[in-house]
Amino acid sequence: MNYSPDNSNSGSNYGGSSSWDPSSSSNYGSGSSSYNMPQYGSGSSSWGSSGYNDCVQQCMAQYPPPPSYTATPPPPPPPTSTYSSSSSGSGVTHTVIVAPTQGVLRFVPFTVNASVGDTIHYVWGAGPHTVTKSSELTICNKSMDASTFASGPQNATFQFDVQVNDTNPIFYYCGVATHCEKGMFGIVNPPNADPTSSTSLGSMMPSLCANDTNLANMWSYTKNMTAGTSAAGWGSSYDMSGMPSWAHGAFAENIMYVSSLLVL
Ligand SMILES: [Cu+2]
Repeated sequence: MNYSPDNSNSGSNYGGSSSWDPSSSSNYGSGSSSYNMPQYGSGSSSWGSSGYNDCVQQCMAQYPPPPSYTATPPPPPPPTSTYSSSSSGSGVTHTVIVAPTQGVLRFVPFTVNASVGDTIHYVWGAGPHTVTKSSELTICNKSMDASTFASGPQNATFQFDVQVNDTNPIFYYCGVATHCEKGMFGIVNPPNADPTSSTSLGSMMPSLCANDTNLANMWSYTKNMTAGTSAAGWGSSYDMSGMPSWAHGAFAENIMYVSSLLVL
């Protein structure tokens, strides 16, 4: 995944476009002669570094990309049930990795689309981390509803199952201090919006990137990585309207992280 900035492409206008158009390969590239991969997650690893490669290699070794994940018309669905899933009884089991490796504060995949009767099967790649139910508005606080769940702090190889009893969005996070605020949260059945609506992730990306250089670099990188693939534009239809504004950047990071992972 060597990244070579195309210096001839100096007419950078990403961040200024009104919608996320990953198919446009002409609007990435800052024109700078060097590209510093933005930090993500804990800050202890960076994109393009050996840390990221190690993560990807480990993830892929354990959970190779499904052969059935093929191009779909935009907006493509999240890489959910096809991403390491298996049938179990009447429902489908969706495996989610809790921190693929030490220092990577992510749930992979970040979102899962599940049906009633399905099981979310969490497998710890590193720890300590938790899987704790929250809500969209208070995404880093344990929910108090009757269906709340919490794994407690766990380490590598631990497994935890959550049954899906309805198709409402289920937000969850890691309860270890500061992890959620750094982006360690995930969503089962995330809310969707028309990709052209003002609250969709795709519509909000330009303004998010305008305020965050790291995010802008990551977006540029992600568009480059996913151009022409089924992962291009993935997640752009997600509805951010119910989410606290502080989490928008972390949400976008998670989407881009998994998008890039999909095409490696
Ligand atoms: Cu954690």
